Amino acid sequence: MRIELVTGDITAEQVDVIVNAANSSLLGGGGVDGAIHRRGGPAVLDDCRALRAGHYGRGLPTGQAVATTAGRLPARWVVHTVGPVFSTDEDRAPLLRSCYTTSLTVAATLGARSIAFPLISAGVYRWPKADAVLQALTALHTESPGIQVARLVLFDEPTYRIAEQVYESFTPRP
Ligand code: AR6
Repeated sequence: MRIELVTGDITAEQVDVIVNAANSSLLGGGGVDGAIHRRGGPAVLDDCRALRAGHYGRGLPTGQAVATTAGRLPARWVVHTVGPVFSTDEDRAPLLRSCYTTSLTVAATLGARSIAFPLISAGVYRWPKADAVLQALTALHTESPGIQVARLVLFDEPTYRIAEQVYESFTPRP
């Protein structure tokens, strides 16, 4: 699987799956979540409501992922995941990496060949950006059946430059 870093708005990505940095309610929010629901339209929220009425009655737990239609977005599916809120008291990095790995698993099950991720938890959930990139790269350094490209979409230039630096010095775990 190839990893790419790009800058821009994830809602414009022409990939099979875009990942949403959602909250456990699955019913929308600000940041990338708001942008995805705005551009995807009501079909995305309808699917989210159906998930809440079914298997996810208590919400989607942190670190897990679930798919819906992408509505009017150029992507085919949205995979919603819930990142952890950053904490200095507790190491929540495994949960953050789990957002990436479980999203990949869901995407592979759908038959996706390409997937785009936002920098999960790095906005409202306050995760320091460089470490958010490091956790993303660590989790994405894997093979996932059928998935050829995973793109990390950085919303602005300063974040892209941070990501590039982390990428250049990144050494995967053995
Ligand atoms: N495309 C790509 N990246 C974006 C976009 C976009 N359109 N919009 C924002 N970002 P955040 P979180 C970047 O806050 O920290 C929501 O209210 C943003 O600059 O969207 O996981 C949910 O409902 C940042 O780098 O997600 C939850 O309640 C990154 O995406 C909560 O926020 C993630 O920022 C989740 O917080």
